[in-house]
Amino acid sequence: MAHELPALPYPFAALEPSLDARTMEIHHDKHHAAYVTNLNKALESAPALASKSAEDLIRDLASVPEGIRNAVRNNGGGHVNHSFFWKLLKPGSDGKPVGKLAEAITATFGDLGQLQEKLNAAGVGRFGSGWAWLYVGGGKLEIGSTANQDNPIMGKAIAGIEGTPVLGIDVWEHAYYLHYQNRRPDYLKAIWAVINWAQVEENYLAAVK
Ligand code: MN3
Repeated sequence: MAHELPALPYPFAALEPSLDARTMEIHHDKHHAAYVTNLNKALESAPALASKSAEDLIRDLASVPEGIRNAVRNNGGGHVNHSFFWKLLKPGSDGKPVGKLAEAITATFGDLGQLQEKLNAAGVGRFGSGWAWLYVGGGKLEIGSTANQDNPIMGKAIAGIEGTPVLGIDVWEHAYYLHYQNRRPDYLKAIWAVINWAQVEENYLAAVK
């Protein structure tokens, strides 16, 4: 079955003022949709991969034929990353992490403020397009970034970092340029007001299981 664009779990304007409606609309309906279309197009020549999920495809890029490997890396990565990202956002966030995740954040970073500072620095420090990640690597919380649509599940040799994502923040210009223009740090500050911490905790619990 072909890969499909998931519906955005809230209206385009729901995350204002942190993320404006027009940005959300173009980001989901155009950018994410294009990753899905191009992933399906790339896979036309590889029917043996038709039953694999997008996560499984990018987790094992070595099993993807060389001729379409880069297309699957970029578009499969784009599809996985954005599907993950939409769920991490929520109108009127509860404002802070809960449960086991909160304990792990305190143990690893000291407090939420220090995690935010480090994750924002990873996002600001990513040259060009990419993602800033909170992920579980080697059993503990780590912060890092990847280029383009790479994801820590692709492995260290490809993504530069390796593990299971818990929270991912899109730092491509298309994620913020209409409202924030060149001010990526302002976008990164504002996005904390719409983080879905219950989802982040769910991701964390799945990652350490
Ligand atoms: Mn994006």
